[in-house]
Amino acid sequence: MRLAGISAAMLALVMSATAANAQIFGTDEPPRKPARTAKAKKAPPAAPAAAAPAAAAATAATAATAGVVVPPPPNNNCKNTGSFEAFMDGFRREAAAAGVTPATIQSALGGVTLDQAILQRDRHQSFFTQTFLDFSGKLATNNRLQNGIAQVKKHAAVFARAEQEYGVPPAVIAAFWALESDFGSAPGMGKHGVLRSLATLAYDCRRGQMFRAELLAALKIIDRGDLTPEEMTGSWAGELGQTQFLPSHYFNYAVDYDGDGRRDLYRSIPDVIGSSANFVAQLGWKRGEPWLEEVRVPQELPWDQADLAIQHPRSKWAAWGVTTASSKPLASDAMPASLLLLQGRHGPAFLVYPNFQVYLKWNQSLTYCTTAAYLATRIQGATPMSRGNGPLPAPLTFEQMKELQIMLAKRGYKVGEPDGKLGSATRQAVKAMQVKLGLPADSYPGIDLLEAMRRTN
Ligand SMILES: [Ca+2]
Repeated sequence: MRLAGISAAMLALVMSATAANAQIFGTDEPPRKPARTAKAKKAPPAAPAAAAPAAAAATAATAATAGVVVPPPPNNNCKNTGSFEAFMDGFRREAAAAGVTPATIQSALGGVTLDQAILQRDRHQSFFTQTFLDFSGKLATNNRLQNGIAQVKKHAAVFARAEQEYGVPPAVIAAFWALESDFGSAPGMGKHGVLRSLATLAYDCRRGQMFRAELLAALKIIDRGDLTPEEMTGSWAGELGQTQFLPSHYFNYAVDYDGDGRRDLYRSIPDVIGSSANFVAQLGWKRGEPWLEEVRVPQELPWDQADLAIQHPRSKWAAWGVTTASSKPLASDAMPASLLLLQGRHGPAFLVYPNFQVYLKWNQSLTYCTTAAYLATRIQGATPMSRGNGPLPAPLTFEQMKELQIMLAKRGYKVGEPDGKLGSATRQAVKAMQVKLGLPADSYPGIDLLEAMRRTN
């Protein structure tokens, strides 16, 4: 678990529900790994692609034990050379050299074949573009909220033990558990054979190095006696169990919380809760601190300060007129906070605190992170969020966003490849252009910015 995003199964649901009216969303970088795999970890980047595969996998595995590793960007234009069978022969030797028993190698990988459907899927991931309100409305549902509250109550003793041990509030774990698998539902966990998925993705040059390490971690999980190869079903991108851990996270951070000698994130709820708490703690959770709080913003504010990269003491936001969602004064203290306006100054507004960084490590999608953090506040008792000060500007269409990116690039702003998506680079460029044009610089491009740029292009 961890750093992943939305489960592949859940992603499919969201996409099918919204494909017809997909909109450009704002804010996210496209996941660097499959949507749900996008688990970022802190600390040292994995070894360079040029390293020998065995060395690279070993490096990645070592790094994984030291902290969360940020995977290198995918090599989207690479071509596979060599056969899958030859690759697997080499991998089996590598696994044996890493200490995996011959019995595990045989039971896990004997007869494994390439899954072309997974290659197709990984290479043609669509970036789903929808507004934060659309996305959170579909995922942070009342059903998940009520179920989350009920699960926290039902497993109160385990949650209390995990909170005491790791400092992570029950609601935070419950929200991840809800979004990742609907509390362990079969469709939520996925039914792909994880070992075949991992072997396929390890063979593919696009993100081979990362998945080679994950495949090795999966074998080590089997070797340790936590799971059998048959039990390893999951999302197409190789995630395991009720909180959808990548195998390396499972191997490094899962804990046996019910004391039966196995780390079982499929059937043991105590193991799921304890392991998730351990993982969140490892990602840097600060005990006793908030993570996200809905707020109301005034009519006027230095909008360019609304940026995840900028923090001010909560007292400063209070002095600028930011209040709680119910218009009460904010705690006037030194707690560092960033103002998050995913849909601009007229949309929902949140203060996010240092603990929000944990969400960004769990999943690279800011929309997912904000949704998970918001759902956790709801499970803990927060009122439903306001839709903002409305009326919300219509999001730019894919074509309009692309046109805007091309115009920004022409003026020297770095927006990367114009892809019609509002990622962080585009948001930064938008902010700079809003400042230049004297528009409220909330980093959220509306038709006003597009038209202003067309006039002066
Ligand atoms: Ca156990």
